[in-house]
Amino acid sequence: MSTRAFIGLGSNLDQPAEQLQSALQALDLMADTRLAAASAFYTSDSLLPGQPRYTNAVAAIDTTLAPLDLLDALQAIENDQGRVRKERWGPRTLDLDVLLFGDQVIDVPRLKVPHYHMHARPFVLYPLAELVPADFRLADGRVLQQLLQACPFVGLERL
Ligand code: PH2
Ligand code: MG
Ligand code: MG
Repeated sequence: MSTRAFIGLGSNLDQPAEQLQSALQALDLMADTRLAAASAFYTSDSLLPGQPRYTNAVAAIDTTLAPLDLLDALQAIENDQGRVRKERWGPRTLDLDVLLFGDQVIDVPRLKVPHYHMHARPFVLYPLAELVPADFRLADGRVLQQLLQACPFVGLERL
């Protein structure tokens, strides 16, 4: 049985839009997974000052992988695209975050789903909204439209 999951993509190094394009292809080629849809790309300033601007998008995938196997596969794609893990929240060629995994709420040390910060990040919520119905709720019951209202489209540029 396959699960619809949503993946947040981000890059602020080495031609971010190309990094995201490659990552979308890699998601589609991943074992036991298919890319169902991708949002537009958006740019915004980094949450941390002094870093290059980010390009972000959200992808919908259908996968038969278990959540932690999906996480392993995403980290392998990040590594393939030259991600160097130096500091937490450092600039990166590619960041792939599991935002949502079907209707599951997951809270283990390696993985928290829904993603902890997604409710406050316009560069996650607005692309996600392109891929889901207007009455969409997160697995924990929060209503996407309410999160969007509390998180204005400020500082985002849709490419
Ligand atoms: N990711 C971060 C830190 N800051 N800023 C933007 N605009 N987009 C991101 O994806 C982002 C960020 C760490 O994951
Ligand atoms: Mg992230
Ligand atoms: Mg990450």
